Amino acid sequence: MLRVLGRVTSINVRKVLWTLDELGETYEREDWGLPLRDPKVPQFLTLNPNGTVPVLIEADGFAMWESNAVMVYLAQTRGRLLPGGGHELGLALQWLGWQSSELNPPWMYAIHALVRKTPGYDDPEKIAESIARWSAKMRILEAELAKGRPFIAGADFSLADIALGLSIHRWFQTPFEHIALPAVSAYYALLRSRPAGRAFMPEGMS
Ligand SMILES: N[C@@H](CCC(=O)N[C@@H](CS)C(=O)NCC(=O)O)C(=O)O
Repeated sequence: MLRVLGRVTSINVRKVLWTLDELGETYEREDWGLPLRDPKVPQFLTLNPNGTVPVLIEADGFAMWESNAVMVYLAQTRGRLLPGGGHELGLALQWLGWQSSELNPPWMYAIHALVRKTPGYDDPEKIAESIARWSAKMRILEAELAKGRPFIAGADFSLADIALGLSIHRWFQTPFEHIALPAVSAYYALLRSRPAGRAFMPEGMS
């Protein structure tokens, strides 16, 4: 049986779980990742030397890590959730990469301060700066979605929508005064109308 190692509170783990649900795959999930189970132990580090979640383990024992790569691997091997080629494939890969490399880093300070309440993350200027940089990235997404495509890469739902949906969910679940982003809000509602979207973007879990 296919296995996923990782706590469900992790966005990177939920990217893989949502992908598996959309693909109709059955799998077992094991809670790994702090505070539930420390992944920086030899048993886990042999599977992923970074000591991070998620890790995917196929039924034949093949193991891999790095959430975006896992998503693309699953889509390619199961033949769904990525456009077959052309411009739509380019756009899906572009937005998938942008989610992890551009959209997510700015929120770090704000999430520690406002959601995790991590000691030492209480500087109002740094919180405001984090939110300003995060908002600037969200405006890029707003402008793209306002062009009217239902999904980020075109007419069809793809992996990029999963990754972006989870980041948008975090945006709405983090308590601060949000700028108005009507196209992002409509897209979020569309993604949450999918059963797996609702399951992996629950109220109260950022
Ligand atoms: N680039 C990696 C990042 C993995 C990562 O940083 N995962 C976090 C959770 S989102 C983690 O394992 N943190 C340590 C822990 O949970 O113990 C990926 O996308 O898979």
